[in-house]
Amino acid sequence: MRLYSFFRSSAAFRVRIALNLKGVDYETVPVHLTNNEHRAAEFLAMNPQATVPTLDDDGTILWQSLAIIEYLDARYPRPPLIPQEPVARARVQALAQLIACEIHPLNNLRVRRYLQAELKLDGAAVDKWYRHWIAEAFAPLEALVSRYGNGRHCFGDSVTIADVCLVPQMYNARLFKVDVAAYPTLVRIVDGLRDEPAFARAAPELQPDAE
Ligand SMILES: N[C@@H](CCC(=O)N[C@@H](CS)C(=O)NCC(=O)O)C(=O)O
Repeated sequence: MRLYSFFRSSAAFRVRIALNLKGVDYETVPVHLTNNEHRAAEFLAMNPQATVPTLDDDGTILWQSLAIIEYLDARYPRPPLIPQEPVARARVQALAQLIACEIHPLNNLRVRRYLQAELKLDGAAVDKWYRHWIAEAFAPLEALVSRYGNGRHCFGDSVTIADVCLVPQMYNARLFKVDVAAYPTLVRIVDGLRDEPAFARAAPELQPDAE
């Protein structure tokens, strides 16, 4: 397996964690987003959406981190990252989507570039935007994981796709100086998972393309 990844991409970070949890060996193919390598013709031929992560599983190309994680979960069932039971399944996916579909699309590189280049916001305003959308989602997420998790995981008493999404999002929140003290349960979950090997090895600073 080859994972097209950028060390600082939180969506790629999710897939790195999932691959590690499943014990799948993979090769990292770095795609430098700030140098626009994802817009090169060769990459677009593989993934016309021009996004990482993109997974090449023996010639089968997959993209969109949640779809890739569902694929990995189906292909390598242990440990399960998405529950089978219908209600639990819907709740876990709702937690993951609160991060991956409500925060991330508003804050990714192409949106920040558009805010700056087209709408002429300065760096401070873009950072304010970034922090705002994290806070909008972290407040309900804190309430939801307090209700459905066990204080160490977002849902139930084992790692799920919700934790896999939360850890990279919290990493970015800290990078952009969000006051995360307002979300003590989220912080406890993330800090508790930090030393788990599957999470630790996926950290941006340990990737081959880390700067
Ligand atoms: N929903 C997609 C988002 C993918 C995405 O936007 N990835 C970012 C990196 S975290 C990217 O490739 N950005 C390139 C850009 O914004 O131009 C997923 O979960 O895979």
